[in-house]
Amino acid sequence: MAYENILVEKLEGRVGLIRLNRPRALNALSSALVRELMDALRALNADDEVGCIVITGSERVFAAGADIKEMSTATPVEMLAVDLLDWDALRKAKKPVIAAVSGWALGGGCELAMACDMIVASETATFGQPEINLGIIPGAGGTQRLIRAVGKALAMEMILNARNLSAEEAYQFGLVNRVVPAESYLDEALTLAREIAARAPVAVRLAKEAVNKAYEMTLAEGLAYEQRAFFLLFSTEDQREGMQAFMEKRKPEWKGR
Ligand code: DAK
Repeated sequence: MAYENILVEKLEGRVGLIRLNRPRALNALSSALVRELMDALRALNADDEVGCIVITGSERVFAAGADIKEMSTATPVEMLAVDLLDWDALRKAKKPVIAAVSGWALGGGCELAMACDMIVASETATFGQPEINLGIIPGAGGTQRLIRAVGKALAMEMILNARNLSAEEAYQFGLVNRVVPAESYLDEALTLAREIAARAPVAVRLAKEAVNKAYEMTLAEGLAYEQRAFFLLFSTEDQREGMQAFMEKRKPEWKGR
């Protein structure tokens, strides 16, 4: 698939990079862009040479939300027909996905960042769910993910009254992992991605799954799930290698099996 709205690169250190690239529309998430993003995600997820995926925009904007011009005349059935903004694919991705956010992350853009496993923000990043200004509500996870990240009080204010969060506020409330200068947000995200991509792949995959299960299960179910995943790792060569390397005081060499 040739891409017109995103740029995709495979970088050294087993990192796949997807850049949203519709600058004139502030990276508004048109159905064409979302289709390309999902296709690139599927391809990088299936690529054994990639251990971690980074999604970014430009320094000015991560994404200003779904494409309002495209959506403005849509019927419910048309909205249903397009697989628009189904960010669950990010949660289900085998590889960790990091959002590198600078500038606006609004509406579906904020939801996209929140559906990633981690967020590295530039100090210029602004997060918000301004859908209420358009007479709608968040539809791609905003009402559910925001409350889990920042709590009910602030989530209500953001969703009911279009209150934006600065990068520093987003950090204080636990929405993002770190805030760094605008010049270095992408490098920071790529460094983090390379570090994770260099770790034992099966353990990374099961760790992501187990942490995400905490959203969905009772504590008892989650603890049981974690134990199964933990025991399963004792069938991997990497568990043997990791523990052997520790005892031999050397760096482990991961095989991904
Ligand atoms: N859609 C389309 N075009 C957009 C856009 C958007 N979301 N955001 C900006 N643009 C366009 C502007 O129209 C303008 O284009 P021209 O008029 O020059 O042709 C260009 O980008 C530059 O924008 P501005 O002139 O407005 O730039 P400023 O720097 O003055 O303002 C801004 C930047 C980000 C504050 C402002 O552009 C803005 O407020 N944008 C809209 C933000 C917003 O309301 N986002 C929420 C969209 S609703 C779904 C699930 C979820 C959703 C949809 C479906 N399903 C499950 C099916 C999600 C919905 C949303 O995200």
